[in-house]
Amino acid sequence: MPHTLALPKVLAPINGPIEADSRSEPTMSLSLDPTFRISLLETMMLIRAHEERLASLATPTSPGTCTAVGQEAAAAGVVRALQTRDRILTNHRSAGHLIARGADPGRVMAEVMGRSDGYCKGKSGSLHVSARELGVVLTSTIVGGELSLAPGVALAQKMGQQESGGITTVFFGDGAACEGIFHESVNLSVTWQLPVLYVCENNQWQAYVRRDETMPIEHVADWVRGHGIASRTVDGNDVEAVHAAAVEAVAAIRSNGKPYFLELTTYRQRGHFEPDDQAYVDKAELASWKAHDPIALLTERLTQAGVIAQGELAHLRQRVNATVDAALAFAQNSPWPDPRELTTDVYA
Ligand SMILES: Cc1ncc(C[n+]2csc(CCOP(=O)(O)OP(=O)(O)O)c2C)c(N)n1
Repeated sequence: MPHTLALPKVLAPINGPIEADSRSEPTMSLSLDPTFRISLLETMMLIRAHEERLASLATPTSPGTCTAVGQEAAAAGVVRALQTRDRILTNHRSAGHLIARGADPGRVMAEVMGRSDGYCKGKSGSLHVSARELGVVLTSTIVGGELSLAPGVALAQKMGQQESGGITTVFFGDGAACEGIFHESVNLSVTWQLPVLYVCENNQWQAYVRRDETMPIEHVADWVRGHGIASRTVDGNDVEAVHAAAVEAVAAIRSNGKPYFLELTTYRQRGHFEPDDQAYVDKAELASWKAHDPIALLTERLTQAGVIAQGELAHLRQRVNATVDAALAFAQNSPWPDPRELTTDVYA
């Protein structure tokens, strides 16, 4: 039985004021529904287990994947603030966004392994997944490619070629934000008033290069203010802060039709591309970010608040592991694509 997370049609109830810039403020004051808080935790646990399983299989030749371990709060917090009419474009670390959107982990794994039951019949691998039924328009491994297409998708929404009132959410990294296309994309969205939610996962890395080797400032948000776009920077490892900010951003976009920029500060805990020994990583820095791990953070918060008991936590872990076991079995049993399909579904 494939494990798919329900795709939310309505926003979770949320109250309490949101600070204008909550860069690292905790969100204990938010009163999200307990069931919803636990479901955010389960989503993050499932993404982590899925990616770690895939990473454990990686060899220099197969299957190869870019994980977003440590960045699960961005995927869960933002995607769970969206509705089915919204569209998503993402980058090479897309598994979390897909799973948070309700993708079947078995089909995601099958895709990474090049099997015919994958979302793109095994033709995309992990780097180009799209899933029309989930509103995931594109995974781009061309850094910034997703930024170049997002205004076009939003323009189609604005012109009524999609469900009414939908917005486009584009996920990208700080490395993509260093490209000119980022500024072109934001400028066009602001000028044409397109409903785009820009989500920059500032994970401190750009492949094997540290962010501070290519950026003179810490925050991408400081660059975009000149474009006249509403922006916020939040602790990207605090899923409740991320979710609150995303809910606020989405509401603003739906009401005024203008783009919004959200920067999530986080850290890529694993290597750039599996397998990767992370020999280039400062161990103390990695340890300090692991001490601020998004799953551990929410687990502790929910445990301390009495929202979740140890037994239920164990049950969640068990369920997630069983799902990943089943996903892997499904993917491994899925046939390779027929060679006669080599030229179908592709264009150049
Ligand atoms: C146009 C282009 N240039 C370079 C690359 C090689 N490359 C792949 S991922 C990456 C780093 C991207 O950094 P960032 O956008 O911060 O995303 P992250 O990997 O940190 O999630 C680079 C340079 C590419 N795929 N496309």
